Amino acid sequence: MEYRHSYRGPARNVGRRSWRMARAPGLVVALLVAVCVSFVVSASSGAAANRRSSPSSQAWSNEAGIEHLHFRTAPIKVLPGQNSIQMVPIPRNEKPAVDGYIVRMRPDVQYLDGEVPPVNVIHLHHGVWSDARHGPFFFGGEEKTVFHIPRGYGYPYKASDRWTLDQMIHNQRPVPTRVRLVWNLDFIPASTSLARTVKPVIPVWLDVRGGEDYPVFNSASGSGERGAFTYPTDAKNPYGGHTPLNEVRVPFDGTIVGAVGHIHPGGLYDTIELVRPGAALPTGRACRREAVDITDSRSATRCVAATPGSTAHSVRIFRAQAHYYEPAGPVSWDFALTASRPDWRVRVRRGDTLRITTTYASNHISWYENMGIALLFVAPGDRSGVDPFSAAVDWRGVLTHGHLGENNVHGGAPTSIVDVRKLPNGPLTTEVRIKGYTYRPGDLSLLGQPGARVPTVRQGHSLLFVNQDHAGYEWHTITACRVPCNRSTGIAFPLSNAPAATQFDSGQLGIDPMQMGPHSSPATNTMRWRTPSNLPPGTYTYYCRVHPFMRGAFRVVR
Ligand SMILES: [Cu+2]
Repeated sequence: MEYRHSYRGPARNVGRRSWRMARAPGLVVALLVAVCVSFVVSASSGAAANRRSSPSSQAWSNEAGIEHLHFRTAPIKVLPGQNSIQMVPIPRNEKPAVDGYIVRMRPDVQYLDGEVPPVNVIHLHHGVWSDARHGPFFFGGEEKTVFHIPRGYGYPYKASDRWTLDQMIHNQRPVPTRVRLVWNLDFIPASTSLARTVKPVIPVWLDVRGGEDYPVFNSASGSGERGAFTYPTDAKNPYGGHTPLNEVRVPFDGTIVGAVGHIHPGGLYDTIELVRPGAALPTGRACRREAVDITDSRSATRCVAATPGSTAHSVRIFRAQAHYYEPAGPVSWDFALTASRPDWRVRVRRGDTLRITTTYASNHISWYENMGIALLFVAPGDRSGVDPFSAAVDWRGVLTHGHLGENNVHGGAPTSIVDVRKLPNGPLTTEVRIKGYTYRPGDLSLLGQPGARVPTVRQGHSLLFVNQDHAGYEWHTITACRVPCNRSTGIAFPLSNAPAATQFDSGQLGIDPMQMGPHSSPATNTMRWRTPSNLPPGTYTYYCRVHPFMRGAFRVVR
């Protein structure tokens, strides 16, 4: 509790424009979880152990002095159906024992037996590691990007640092379980001669809803331009006339040496721009030998021209771009994001502004509670980078991993679930209660029984939904999906793909246990929601975005 208050204050008050904006998504306090930890040091477990790179490589290799550490939390109790955020202090034994530099981190979530849960069952919405000096310095979302800081740089760590972990673990089933968060860390102890060659970097958090505890926005099907919706560019008055939340002022000269991003399914990319009042873009092309993988074991000569930013006097410097392994396209967590190349260096000046925008596919699916976040690592005083207003920089990154096996259950296969279009009209209905993860009346499991009929609503009226499951953690949505919405559940089914004019979504009906107000939690802080009263006659199917096996239907009649 104490930690939460001391942390929230500065972030709230100075977060918007200051350098140390240091904001994790979802800074709601831990409620239910006690985390303790154990750690194991393994000299051979890190991926770096397998790297091949030349002495001139821009990526850290397996040189003497780098330790490969593995940490894990104590078992975390995951409540039935939970989609809540917890914030816990990280104990001393859950971090390196000595001062030094962190140069690589890889996050994951595991069952207690070490298996990685399928993403359609347990989903790591995020884990954000923060320290009290610099704010968030590492995160793991389901994209599971591996953070690499290039050779010669490192994130400075003191054994006395106070760390906190902000975790959001989403249980898509009504059964409790236990998991651990795990993270591999490549670390250079301060006592090594290698440490004397390392320049410290500072993390800079960029977020399209910077400063909010639960920084999300929605993108409607058909919004934006040419099938893509960019936030905040395409949003109507996103910041209410106040200071943009997606910009951070640079307080000193330096060089950005690393960048990673975070998006949700449907996301295409996060774009980072540098704004310098009065500055013009460089003309012509710049050709360089560049790394084409994250370990710098392969390179190619590439020539690039500067790409303008979204406003005058701005230039694109990086894009965290999604590569979807998902066969159905940009609709699931089965993707990886590009991170900056090991040799990517962008020089910034005091007074510049860093800006983030994020882009989601909007051609036939609405996306809810989207995020657009990036974390940059900046070396203060370092002049080695390319000034993007002097010569073109290549904003393309490289992937840090391939398809992950936990993303193998895509869903969308034919099932025996009822096709409600074939059912007759049932009685006029005014209220649907959600109890035991079932919509009553209208759940597709109930409508599959002999003699079942579809609940009806008179045109011009609305249907009231009331969540009667546990208000504190069993949060449900009523979200339109294209009729008949009866295929198998997976990471890519169901989707919010009703025709744009009849797409609806309730938000997560539930009560934030901390009662911290708007933008602090996924819960809407109400248990009730009404369908739009202007739906034309027809049959409607819906699902729960939190527990997508939950499906229901109603019919609007004249
Ligand atoms: Cu639900």
